[in-house]
Amino acid sequence: LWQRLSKKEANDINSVQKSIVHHVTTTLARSVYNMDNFAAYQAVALSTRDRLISQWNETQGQLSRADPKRVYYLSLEFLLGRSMDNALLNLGLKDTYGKGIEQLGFNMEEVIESEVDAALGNGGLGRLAACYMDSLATLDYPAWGYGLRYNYGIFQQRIVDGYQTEYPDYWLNFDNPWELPRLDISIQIGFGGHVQIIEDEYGVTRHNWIPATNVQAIAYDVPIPGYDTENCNNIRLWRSKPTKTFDLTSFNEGNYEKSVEDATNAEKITSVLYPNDNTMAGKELRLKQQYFWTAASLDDIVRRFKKSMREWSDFSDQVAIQLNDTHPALAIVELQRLLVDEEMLSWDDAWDIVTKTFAFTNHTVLPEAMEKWSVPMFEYLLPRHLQIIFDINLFFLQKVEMKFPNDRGLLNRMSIIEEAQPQQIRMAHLAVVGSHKVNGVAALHSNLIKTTIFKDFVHYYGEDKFINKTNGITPRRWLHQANPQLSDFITETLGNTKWLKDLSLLKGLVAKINDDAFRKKWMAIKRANKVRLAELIKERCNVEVSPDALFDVQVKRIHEYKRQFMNILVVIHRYRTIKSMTAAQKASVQPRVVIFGGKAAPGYYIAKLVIKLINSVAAVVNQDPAVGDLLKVVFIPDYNVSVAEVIVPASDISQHISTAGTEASGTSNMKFVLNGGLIIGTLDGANIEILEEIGEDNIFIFGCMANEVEDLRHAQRYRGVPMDSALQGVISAIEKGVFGDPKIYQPLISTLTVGKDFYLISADFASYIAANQAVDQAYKDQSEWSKKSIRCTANMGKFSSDRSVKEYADEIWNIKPYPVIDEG
Ligand code: 26Q
Repeated sequence: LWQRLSKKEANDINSVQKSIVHHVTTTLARSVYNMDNFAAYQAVALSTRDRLISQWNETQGQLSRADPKRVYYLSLEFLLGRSMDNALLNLGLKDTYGKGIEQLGFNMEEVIESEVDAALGNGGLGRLAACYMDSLATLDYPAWGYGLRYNYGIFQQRIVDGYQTEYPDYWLNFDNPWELPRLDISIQIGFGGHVQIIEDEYGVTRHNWIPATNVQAIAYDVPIPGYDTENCNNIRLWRSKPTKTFDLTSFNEGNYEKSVEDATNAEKITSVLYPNDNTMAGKELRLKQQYFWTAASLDDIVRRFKKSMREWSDFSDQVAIQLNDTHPALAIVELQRLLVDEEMLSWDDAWDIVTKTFAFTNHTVLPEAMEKWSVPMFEYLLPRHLQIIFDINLFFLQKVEMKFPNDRGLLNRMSIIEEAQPQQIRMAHLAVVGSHKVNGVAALHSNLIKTTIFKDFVHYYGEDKFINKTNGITPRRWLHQANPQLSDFITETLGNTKWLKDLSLLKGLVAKINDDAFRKKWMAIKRANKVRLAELIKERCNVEVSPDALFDVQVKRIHEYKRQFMNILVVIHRYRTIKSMTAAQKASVQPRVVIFGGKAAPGYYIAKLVIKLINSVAAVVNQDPAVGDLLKVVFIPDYNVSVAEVIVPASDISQHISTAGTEASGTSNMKFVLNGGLIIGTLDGANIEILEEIGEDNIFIFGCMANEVEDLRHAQRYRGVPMDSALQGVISAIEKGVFGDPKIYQPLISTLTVGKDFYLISADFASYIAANQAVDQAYKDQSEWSKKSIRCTANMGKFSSDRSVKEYADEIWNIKPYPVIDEG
């Protein structure tokens, strides 16, 4: 439809309405007079999709013809959230559609709320992939994402009796208008079986993998429009299906049940996203997911390359592949297998291509998150790949031995195979050996990986292979879309919307800092966003909070290293302090609403106890008349991208308080500061670089530094440093039963035992309390606070994912923008 209209015609309200009505009456087979919000959403989505499809076709057609070098971003997680609002804003059509739908009797914001989140990710890593896809499209880079189309995204969280309970997120229930099934693109993926050794006509030994079972990979494409460009990129998600011939053997043997079972097992592969964040689940199905996905993606990439009729030696001039953590590290082995076993290249030629193609991003140094796979399980599923890994390892260790002779310890430490019972494959070592660049995600983290987990590799390869690429976030979703009032105000102040594509232009806001009217409006917008969040809190938690209180937020996955436990312990301390006050003393207390949100991995017992404790504290504090509005505590259930879009613009202060050296980067810290929220945090991850950009007067820093952590742990363990006294008081309140049956919390309290407090809650406790008091003090001077808030936003240019993606493109991928020519 859109292709037949000129751009101007297509973008007027009439055409938009026509297209909406067309979809209601034909695609949805409904009547415009009998339409609810959800039907209106579907119709707007379908109409928007038509435009995306035509942009997608145009982009991909032009790219096929020009065939520039492309980057492929391999990620097991793409945490996209909702698509409609984002698509309309990026296409510049939100106002037109808004008016169009209003005339049909609907409210755009309500229609937008009808969409379910695409929650195909756990947290930071998955959301980062989504932000990078937005920037790649906006900057006109030829880029595709590859992932899995899970039937179930991250579980839905409900709170029952204070505890987290998990419910399946069957997000495809109502059809997904943002995906395009490509039933013509289907790839066979093998598992198990054995390896045949044959001698070819030249007397060369060849390996031929004969899998025992096969499954089919079907492609689903998700168009990713850039902001203010015709370019539309793609995320290809694979779905597993039984092969058409799956059942012949069993079926002919008369074993019908067995054949149906095999079919069900094939579908299982892309059934569910593993809900672990920063821990490794060594499950066979997870390994199957990883191979299924990397093999399908590589088949697709290699097929596209072969169409161009180039030499294999040109492969890495046409293809860059970024590994989002070690989850896709098998792609290294699969490409080597394709080149050697199927394309008959020599081992060395193949390996040269492989290492020039791949680059690897590390997202963690936590030992429990390091991916390892048991050799026997791996051999059962992927016998040929295991041989190749052992060969990669052998040739690699031979080179190490040449450079550093007679160091058995070194070879042991660097080996891709860990000599345990049973042997384990260290995926991080495989990823380093198979890549030409390895990067961390913030300056501190990138230095840490060079001195800890990859120290020997830096010694062997030299410094240049190990680089930093500080994370970033897309200002389109995290300011323009989530905070429309602030976005409009910024545009009005700066005179245009250029800042949305060059975030450093926000610096222009500094000039307004002494303008009273400007500051008043700035704070009025923050307050309006707080009113909106207060409504959500009333709805979801049934607690009334005052938008005039200080809103204090900690929303992120629940994990011991992120120290939500320390936060709630200081909330208890605050509660006890208020309780001990006279009425006169209370008059000078800064009222605060402490807001928590986040999911715990279903098997993470201690993290789930933290949620229970937060809810128990909330129950006691919120109904205590001695406290009233001075302190409220809420746990917002089912934190996800859409909820974050309401919370982030409404925060006064947010908490980024991981033990120094444990949070690789953090990205929500960037989102809050970009929206004029101050942060309280440790010298960890990207907090350090945020501090450098916004200045120490605009951030509340406390706690030990990363290089002190080891000594502090040692001192606790061997010199018996006593527990912080304020912390002792808080613990004894819990133990006295102030927040319900204390037996429940014993395992949690045990983690603080002297010598066992791994995350150093006791060591940082006093400075954390002091930092919170500094926040209260600063907030009382609203005029000064507003200046800090403006300085925060103004200085966040560095943290646009546009900057991150440009750095990857220039320094790792060696790709250039390929702007699509508008022929419409
Ligand atoms: C591994 C094996 C088996 C099952 C699950 C996993 C798994 C899944 C997800 C391991 C780790 C993750 C996610 C990690 C993650 O989100 N890391 C975060 O990445 C962000 C983006 O770089 C950083 O900002 C955060 O600091 C980091 O914690």
